[in-house]
Amino acid sequence: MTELKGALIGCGFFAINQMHAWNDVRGAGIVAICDRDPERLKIVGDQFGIDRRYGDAEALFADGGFDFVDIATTVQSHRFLVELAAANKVPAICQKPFAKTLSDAKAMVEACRNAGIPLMVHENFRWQTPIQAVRKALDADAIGTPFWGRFSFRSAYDVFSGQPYLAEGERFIIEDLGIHTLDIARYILGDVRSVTARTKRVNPRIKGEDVATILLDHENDATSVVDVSYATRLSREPFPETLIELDGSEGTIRLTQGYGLEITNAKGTTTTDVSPKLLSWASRPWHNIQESVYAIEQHWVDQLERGAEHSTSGADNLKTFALVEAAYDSAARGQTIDVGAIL
Ligand code: NAD
Ligand code: 89V
Repeated sequence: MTELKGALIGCGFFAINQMHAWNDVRGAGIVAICDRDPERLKIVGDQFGIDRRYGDAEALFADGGFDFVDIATTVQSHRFLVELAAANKVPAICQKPFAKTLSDAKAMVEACRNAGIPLMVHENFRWQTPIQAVRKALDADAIGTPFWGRFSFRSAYDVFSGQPYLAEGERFIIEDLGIHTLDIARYILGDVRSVTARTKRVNPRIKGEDVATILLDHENDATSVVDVSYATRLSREPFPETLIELDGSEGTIRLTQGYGLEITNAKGTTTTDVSPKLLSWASRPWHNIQESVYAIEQHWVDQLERGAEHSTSGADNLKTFALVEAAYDSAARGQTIDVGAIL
């Protein structure tokens, strides 16, 4: 198999995981990196032995010599960089949150469609081993037709030490973390018709909201609750686990803290350990997320080889991003938002 050559832009906190994962992926490797911060460029270049280093993305594209770009910068630069990739006809992966606004996200999808290049959003949470296990149980008809769900992420983990920018934005938990949880809800229960949300800021040292409760009406008539909090101190810190409850016509599924999958139906109850693997470069408690980074990168390469659409393509991610916009709008106006009307 020919090895695809990738370039990575943005050598910050999370890119280290992306670089490690690219080392493990079959069929691709990173040949060039870019960061406007020379110190970050040196750290990542030296750690991963990458000689081609750029301080400027336009210079990187001008030199070329790569088959895809992996954009690992924060959201402010996503539209510019995705459109730069489209202008150079280079397939692109873009980190979440995909864009600052839904209209930017739509323009980015359009630019890539017009350029004829694949675009995948690095929305990795649906690729976590425990989430995949829930999807497989539903596909195996373990609980019949699901009619209710809860997707819950409640924690007091200090995310601000690694990602200080999270304390600074007007928007916080829905845009940064809830976006993953909303994507999981769509992945498990399907697309969403309407959204009702309430938000709160509990931590006085941050600008945005750190608690959100979101009610989703799915197109298949299932109802779910997405509840996220970084203000919830528990006896056992669950970070970064998403806990799931699903009730179906023939049984129930519970994804419990500590990665237990409990399925109850007419045959009784089974409990399975669906823990993620601890990859050689991973560390607890991040290993769940780190393994999903490897999984989504491998999916990128596999689908490119097949010429097939990615699970979290730009077009698919518009439907997740719309839920983020709808949740903020609902919380601000105290109203239920029709998702179809904004998509
Ligand atoms: P960071 O601030 O640590 O790193 C971003 C890097 O990008 C910085 O080094 C910065 O200098 C560089 N950069 C910014 N704009 C640039 C530009 N135009 N050209 C070149 N370099 C540029 O941020 P981070 O914590 O690594 O987060 C990056 C992205 O990853 C964010 O969008 C964040 O939401 C996302 N993230 C995703 C996950 C996940 O599980 N999917 C986890 C954490 C962070
Ligand atoms: O996945 C993320 O985007 C991260 C974290 C899990 C810490 O919220 O910001």
